[in-house]
Amino acid sequence: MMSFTEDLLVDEPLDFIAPHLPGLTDNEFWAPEQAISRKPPESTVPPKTTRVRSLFLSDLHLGFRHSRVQSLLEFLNRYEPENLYLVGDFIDGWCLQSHWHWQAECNQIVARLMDLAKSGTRIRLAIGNHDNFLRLPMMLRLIRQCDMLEVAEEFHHEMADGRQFLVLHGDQFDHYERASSLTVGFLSLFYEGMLRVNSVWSRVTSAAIHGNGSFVTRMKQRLSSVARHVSHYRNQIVRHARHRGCDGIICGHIHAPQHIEIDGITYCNAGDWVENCTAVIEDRDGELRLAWL
Ligand SMILES: [Mn+2]
Repeated sequence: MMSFTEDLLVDEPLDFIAPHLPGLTDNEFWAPEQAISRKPPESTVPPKTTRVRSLFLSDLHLGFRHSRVQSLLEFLNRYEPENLYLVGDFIDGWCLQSHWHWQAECNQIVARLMDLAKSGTRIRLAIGNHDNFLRLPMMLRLIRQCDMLEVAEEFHHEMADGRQFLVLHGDQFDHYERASSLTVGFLSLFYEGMLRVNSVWSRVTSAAIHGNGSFVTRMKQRLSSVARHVSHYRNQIVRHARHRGCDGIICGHIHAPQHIEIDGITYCNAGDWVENCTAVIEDRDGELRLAWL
């Protein structure tokens, strides 16, 4: 007899999944009309789960006040992936000392990940700059003992169609990360200030709190320095993928989701769960696409 969960599993893609976005210019992070947050209609029926080959989630920043944990939980409950990659900045260790904000949803997210692991999902975590405390030998031992996920600097992933991809967070290709700690601290404060304004702006004007219509994304799209930064980062990381002999790379870090071909290399940035609420999905046939919640 088919179980309740199996009965709910469907193969059809959900309607809020954005199509592949070819040929974006440096000043565009994503296709504006298609990226506007489209929430599925409210329903009392439990959400259907979709089986996919792989799910790539980056920059969850659990513990950070502005992490969109409710949206993330909603998204995680919709998928049953064979492979789940957490592409860095899973937990925001930078907030541990002063602004730690562990909400109830964070526990539910961890519980959902544990359920997925128990039901056969292989979970791999690439370490990012905000969760570099996971590099501590004690943490690595603890994670190994839990036997729930694998942790590494980067992973090699073979797509269903045979293409070879590198999966890593990507902070080592961000030249701002090599700036003085004073500059990095100032940029972090400035970013958090923008996110605070974003929250207030969203409440006052009913504008989207995440995605293309949000205040923070609009501001970033207007700043040419941000566009240059994204472009430089992208070029560096694509060069790294080529050097490794890969067909493509899946990364995160800069909170700018994008799926694009650059000189024969697929660049796929999974985005984040602070500004954009995005993920990269690999279907059973090896097709990659960017999804927005
Ligand atoms: Mn990062």
